Amino acid sequence: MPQQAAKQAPDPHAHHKHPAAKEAVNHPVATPDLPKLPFKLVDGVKEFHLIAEPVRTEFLPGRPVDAWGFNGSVPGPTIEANEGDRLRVIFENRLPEMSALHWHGFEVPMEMDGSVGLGQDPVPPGGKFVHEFTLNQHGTFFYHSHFAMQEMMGMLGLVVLHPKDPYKPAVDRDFGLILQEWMILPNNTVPNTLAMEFNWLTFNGKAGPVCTPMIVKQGERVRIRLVNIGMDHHPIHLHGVQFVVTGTEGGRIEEDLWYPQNTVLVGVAQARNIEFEAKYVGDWMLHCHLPHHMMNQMVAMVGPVTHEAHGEHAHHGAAADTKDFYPKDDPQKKKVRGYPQDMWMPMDHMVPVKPEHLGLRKNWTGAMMGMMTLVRVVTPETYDKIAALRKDPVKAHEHHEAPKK
Ligand SMILES: [Cu+2]
Repeated sequence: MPQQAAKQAPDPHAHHKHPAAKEAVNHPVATPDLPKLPFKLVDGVKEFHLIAEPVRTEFLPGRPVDAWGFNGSVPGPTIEANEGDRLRVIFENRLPEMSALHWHGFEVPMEMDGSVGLGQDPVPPGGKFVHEFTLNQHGTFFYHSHFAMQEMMGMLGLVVLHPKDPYKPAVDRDFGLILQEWMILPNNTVPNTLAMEFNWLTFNGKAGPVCTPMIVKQGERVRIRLVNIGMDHHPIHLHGVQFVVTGTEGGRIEEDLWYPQNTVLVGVAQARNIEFEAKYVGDWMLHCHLPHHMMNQMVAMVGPVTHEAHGEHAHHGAAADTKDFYPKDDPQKKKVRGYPQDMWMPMDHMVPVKPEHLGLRKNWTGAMMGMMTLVRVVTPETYDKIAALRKDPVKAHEHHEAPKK
């Protein structure tokens, strides 16, 4: 991916012995499970092609979803550029209805803003619109359809604008996550965009445990950019360490205004950048803390039959190896009002094998659901092993198949 940062990023394998003295650089942003949008330099202008189209995707393996996105991706691919760049985005509408692209938070001429009716006409099916503007800002932004129901079909993408002077203190990793919610009724593949409550919650278009973990080396400073558009606000919580919020959808926050947190509310149409020192080795959860946003495919409880079926599933279903957690049905426990509530359904075998999973504990998937992913803070040795596996996917698969403790 072309990276035209103000300064070159250092070798990611280099060990930083004096973190305080690290030079600040603009690192390419890693968006797990999402592609980056490539560009061509045309007469000094960065030219991108963004194509709105229906996209069949999966939040979990075997659970097809017919959403709408960009360039075959839901949410759309990430756009990365630098403060001062001139951008040309050729927007092509391959949807069966009109659309238009809004540049959320951008200070650009009104005709480029994408507000339909006011600055431009809707782009008809098969039509194109060329957005062109100079970037006088830096920070975390996004593009989205300016038709509300199309937003709820998935039409959103991250835009990272790197500053001319890299932010200080220096970070070693820069990640981006898009927060989305969906209502997909049983036996449907099409999101119900009229819904007021949601049963699928995703980071970068994947639900836990399928979100690819973010891998960082112990001692590194990490930035994670969170953006949200939809119907719900998401309190995003990180386990194991405190962070500071260093930016909003409006740009960088002055350091004097940072304060420690471990949960940040990312409201609708907002962006939040968090930064932290990865002090402690561990597989740390990063997740929305709304209880219903830590679940997959929720449907309303409809009485004792559902409860019985739930028990049966736990005993005899995919999670047979965890039957110890469900001792043989005891009539006494049915007398406990409210029973049952929670379930324990590890699905390690359903998650596509990735180097980023190296060394995770057996049954790690058991509590990974909904808007939930991992920040894995690893030793330099483990980091190097994962890096080697990333170059050799076959070996990564073999390693995954080896028995774990
Ligand atoms: Cu949430």
